[in-house]
Amino acid sequence: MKIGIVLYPTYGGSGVVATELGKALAAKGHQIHFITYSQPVRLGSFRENIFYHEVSLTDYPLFDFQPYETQLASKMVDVVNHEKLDILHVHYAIPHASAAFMAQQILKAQGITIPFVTTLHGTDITLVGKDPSFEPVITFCINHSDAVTTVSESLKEDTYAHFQVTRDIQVIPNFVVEDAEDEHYTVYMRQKYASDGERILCHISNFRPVKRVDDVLRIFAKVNAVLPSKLILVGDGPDRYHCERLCRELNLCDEVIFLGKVRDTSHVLEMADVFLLPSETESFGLAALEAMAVGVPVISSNTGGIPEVNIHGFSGYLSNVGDIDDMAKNAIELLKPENHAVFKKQAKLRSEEFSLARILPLYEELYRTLVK
Ligand code: GMT
Repeated sequence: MKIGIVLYPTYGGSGVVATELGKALAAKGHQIHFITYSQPVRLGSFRENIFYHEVSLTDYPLFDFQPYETQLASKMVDVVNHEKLDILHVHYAIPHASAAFMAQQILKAQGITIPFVTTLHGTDITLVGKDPSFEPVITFCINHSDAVTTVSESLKEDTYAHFQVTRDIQVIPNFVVEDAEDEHYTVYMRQKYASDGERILCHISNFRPVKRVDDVLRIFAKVNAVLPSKLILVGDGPDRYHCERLCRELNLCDEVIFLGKVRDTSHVLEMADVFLLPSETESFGLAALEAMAVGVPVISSNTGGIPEVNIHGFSGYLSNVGDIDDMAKNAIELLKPENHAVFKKQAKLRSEEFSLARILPLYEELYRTLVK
């Protein structure tokens, strides 16, 4: 099949899932056309069956706000026409689903029929999407997509709760792609950040308030008071400066390492002993799954779709949002050598439920039913 994938090219989970999905489909022989405004961060090097179409924006003085949605829809029309695509798959409702609907209508007027799938990822429904100013467009696009998927049961329920949705939604969970580990390199790198006997805690996010990175630091402070340890923070965003200041206040500057944005997070995760995800809301928690996939147990909140991924007492522990005492207690318990080895194995085992081999055929099957 020839598949157009529309995505955000950034470090966010929706862009990562869309890019990895496209790469996996290309490896299976499908022709993949990524459509977005900049090269997707996880796209990596040149590969067979992958094409990238950049939406370039017109910077005209009349436009206080560039009309991205219009240019994206035009690009979709162009790519469908010239590359003879069979289907479009848009990740994140705003504004990708409405641009796809517009493109579909334009193509219909030209005598071309093309279905589009919308995958909802989370904040397009639970945070941004809930803003009443978006509601009519999101409701319309969900109801007029040829198929809609969500990345968890929790997000499906949220979608029905917040929008007047009158159609079926299929849950296709996120997946994780196995990456071969170079154990010697991991040991070498680990020594750069922590001495023997020190534990490494890790958190990866876009440092937005929803991630509660503040809680990450406060949990770490409690663990560090009991166990020699380091905290590695990956990512960047609006709360980073505040977190750097909090580190100074908590007198943790020597124990906390801010790495900034990292393209290939699995190599950082491989060094870690525990992953922290105390989010306010999370439709799935891809970063937690990526940690589990390299045998790192997760201390998380029990919000949204996280309990569908992290199993309490098996792959890690879950606590109420904001309960940093409980999260710190669980982390200390989990880090006891006799527990840690068991949780590491179990985290890896749990992640295998979300293997590419299990999830990819669900998307392929969905495409086949629509293209038929
Ligand atoms: O977490 C973010 O703020 C980024 C956001 C995105 O759209 O890129 O992530 C959402 O989609 C991910 C991939 O499906 C999910 O794993 C995240 O849980 C979800 N984030 C939230 O729901 C806050």
